[in-house]
Amino acid sequence: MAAGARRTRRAAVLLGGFSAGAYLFLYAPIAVLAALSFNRSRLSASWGGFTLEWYAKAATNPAILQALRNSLVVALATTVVATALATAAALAFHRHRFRRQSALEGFLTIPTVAPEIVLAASMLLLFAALGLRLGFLTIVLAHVGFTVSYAFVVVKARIAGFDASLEEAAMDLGASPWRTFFMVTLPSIFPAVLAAALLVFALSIDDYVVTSFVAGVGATTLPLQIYSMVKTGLSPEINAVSTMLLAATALLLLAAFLLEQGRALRLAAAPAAIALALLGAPFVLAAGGAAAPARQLNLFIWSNYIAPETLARFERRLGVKVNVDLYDSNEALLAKLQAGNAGYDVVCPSDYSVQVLLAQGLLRPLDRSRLPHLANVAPEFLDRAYDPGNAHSVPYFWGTTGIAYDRRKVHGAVDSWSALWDPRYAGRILVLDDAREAFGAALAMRGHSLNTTDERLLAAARDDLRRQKKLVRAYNSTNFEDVLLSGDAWIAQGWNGQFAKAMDQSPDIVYVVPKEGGTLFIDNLAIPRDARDPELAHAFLDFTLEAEVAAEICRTMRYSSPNRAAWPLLPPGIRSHPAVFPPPDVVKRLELIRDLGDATVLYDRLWTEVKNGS
Ligand code: N2P
Repeated sequence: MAAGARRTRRAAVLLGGFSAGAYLFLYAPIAVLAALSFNRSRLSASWGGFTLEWYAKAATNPAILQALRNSLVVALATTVVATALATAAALAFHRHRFRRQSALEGFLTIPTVAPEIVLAASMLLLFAALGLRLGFLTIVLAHVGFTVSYAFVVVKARIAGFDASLEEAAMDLGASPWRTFFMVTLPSIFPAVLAAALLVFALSIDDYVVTSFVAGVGATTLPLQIYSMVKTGLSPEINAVSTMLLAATALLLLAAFLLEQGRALRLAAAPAAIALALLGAPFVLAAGGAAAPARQLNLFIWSNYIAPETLARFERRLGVKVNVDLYDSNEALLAKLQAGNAGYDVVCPSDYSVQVLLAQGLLRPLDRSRLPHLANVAPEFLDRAYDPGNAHSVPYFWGTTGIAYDRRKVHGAVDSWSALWDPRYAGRILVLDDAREAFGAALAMRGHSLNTTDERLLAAARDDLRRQKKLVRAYNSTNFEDVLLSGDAWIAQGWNGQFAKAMDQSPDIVYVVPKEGGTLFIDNLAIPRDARDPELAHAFLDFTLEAEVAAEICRTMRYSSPNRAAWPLLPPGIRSHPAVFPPPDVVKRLELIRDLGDATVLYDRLWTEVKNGS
């Protein structure tokens, strides 16, 4: 008896411990994020005391506010449309019996189980085929497309017990069908409809994947905004916004759950009201903010490539607003422009991508009369093979791909790409998340051109990259310099400008362009064929070519300036910095990446084999 009781107790303790562990695993990351949003210190590693500062900062950040406003507009519109459609469908299925009913019902719920990425891609294709410009409308359509299934399931479940004889009685008493619906049907299924609406709202306000495919510029929602902020470094402000979004979503779902369980409306009202108050509070705090100017420039540019003060200067000078989206690979830029209707006025393709975009007719010929400051650019950056006569692009930055390392951790001076394969740095190596750059390093290490299309050489490079993968901490094209500074990585492949900035912050960071050579890049500004405001786009291009502006861009971002007139305006420390302006003997051993036409798919396939293989 006693032994039996003991065994039961032991089982209970074990089970309790196991469940606690499971919950901890699920919720610990979220708890850390929420706790850090109240941390006075900017560094996640140390606790600097409690503060609400990051919430105040986030609530007064215009980009976040705009994104929140966009999210609310989208979520409200989606909620109204999806809930109405779902309710109508659920009622129809409840009332009528017909052949293949359950098959048809199952069909309606497929979007709840289909992979979101597939939904996203198919919606994008559909909108492109219809010629719809990406923006609010496409986001709402897409959100309705996937939330309507969830709403249907919720309403359907709850009206199962709805007694249709009530409706018949009302009609017998002379009520019209509409009156019957509003006086009898709707009131009795109202909790279910409300539960569905709350669920739709929560799903919509939270969605990233589908939204990222179908949002054009100027329609950045909160999750997209959070993601683009993460790209420029994790900050406590992001923790604050994320915590707020999380709390609001959780409360909405709680309200929906209570309603689904058949609890009183009153009970569900409290969490729903708190959630809406959380989402609305920033607007009260920021009430009276100035209206956005009518004329807007949509800029799509590499992360860490332009400073907010430069954009603000352009906005002030022309009385316009600049919307910025960021990317970290040419392939991301190409995909966005090839899908069409992206709505960007200015983009920043590297050399070989200019070539690709040109060949596909995706760039607009430039009007030279609007670009008087092009004369400031040094001749060696003009009239290159990827854009003869600069008919479609103007140079913005140039630079090198190399290796930076922490000399306290790395043994001896590094001068070869092979350092990125050194087992002594296992788990401390960063590699660019970029097919051409990763293969570039592997090929250069063996003395080959990074533009080779020789299948044997490429297969060997793939094998090298696979070996390397076991040592790699992360593939990162975004904030590799921060990871190096933080000490999480010891050695990293990356681009010169960001490393030059890191060198300012730590005397222990060293940047080298390996002796075997590597990538030289020239990144350019260009105007997509379907730009909305080509005139303003030209004004922006010319603005960046002005000597003072080009100097500011170089000073703030530390990539190499092709603007000859800007050079004398730079502080000597930057002008003579070997990482910012690589000396001629370094440049001599470098190569521009070229568009390889059909061989590109070979690189893509082999890179996928590296990334997905074991
Ligand atoms: C800036 C990336 C540099 C671009 N984040 C390399 N072409």
